[in-house]
Amino acid sequence: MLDKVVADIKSLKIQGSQSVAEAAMRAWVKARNKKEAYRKLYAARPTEPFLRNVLDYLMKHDDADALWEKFAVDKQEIIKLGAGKIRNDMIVYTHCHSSSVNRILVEAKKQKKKFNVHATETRPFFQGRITARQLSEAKISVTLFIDSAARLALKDADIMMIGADAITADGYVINKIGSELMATVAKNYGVPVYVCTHSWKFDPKTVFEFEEEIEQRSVKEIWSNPPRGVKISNYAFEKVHPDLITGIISEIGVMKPENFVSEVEKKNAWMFG
Ligand code: RUB
Repeated sequence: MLDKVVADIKSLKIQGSQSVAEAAMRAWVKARNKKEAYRKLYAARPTEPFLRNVLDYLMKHDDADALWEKFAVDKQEIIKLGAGKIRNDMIVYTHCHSSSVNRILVEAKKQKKKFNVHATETRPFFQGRITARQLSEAKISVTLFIDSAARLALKDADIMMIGADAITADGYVINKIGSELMATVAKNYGVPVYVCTHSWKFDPKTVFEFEEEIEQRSVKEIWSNPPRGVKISNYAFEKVHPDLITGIISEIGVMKPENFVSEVEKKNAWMFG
């Protein structure tokens, strides 16, 4: 079970920061050797502080039930705050697949709001298709664009909503590669950019000036047999500058990145102990 979960996280069979953290929680709870589980799960993906925070919390408090309850309540709060941003006749733009964004959109639909979603496909793994499939199953109108059509996808949008993998002490949000590109296009067209996330994606080690490592994946994901001499860059994530972010929607409220960081630090002394 443990090795399978670690392999599924590495191969992106389990993807998205929240799902990764939750799968790791289940695997840690089931594991007999907690230290081994901690070690293997912790290293499964580098740019995932939610995963690391959850594992650190479990090793300190060993209370997964309390954590599940907290996360269930927190999810509802994020859904409520996020759905509050969606109004009739909006075009909502999103990139990649964020379960947090999708839950918000499904709730807005339940509230009988009428809106359209523009999603970009997100090469090389096409997580945008997961987004599009889930939204269409929820009867939400969705149009998929190739990544290089991002300008078309964004120019008439009313709001951009993305997830987060990590948030650093200087207010940068790290999310799927392309996120800062899309946020820059959004800014160009006056489209507000909201990041929808649990606050535990904050990385406490960045307070001590450790850099958040950006995961680099196999070049084979992009080109299985490239000609000799062609170098390939395959960063999984990128940093979004705080100036491009209108607000971070999390269970502790809707805040500018700098306020979010100081609130998370205040509320989570255990992260630094
Ligand atoms: C997924 C991704 C998502 C965040 C947030 O990347 O960048 O936007 O993880 O997801 P990958 P969630 O597919 O490489 O894991 O809101 O579900 O936590």
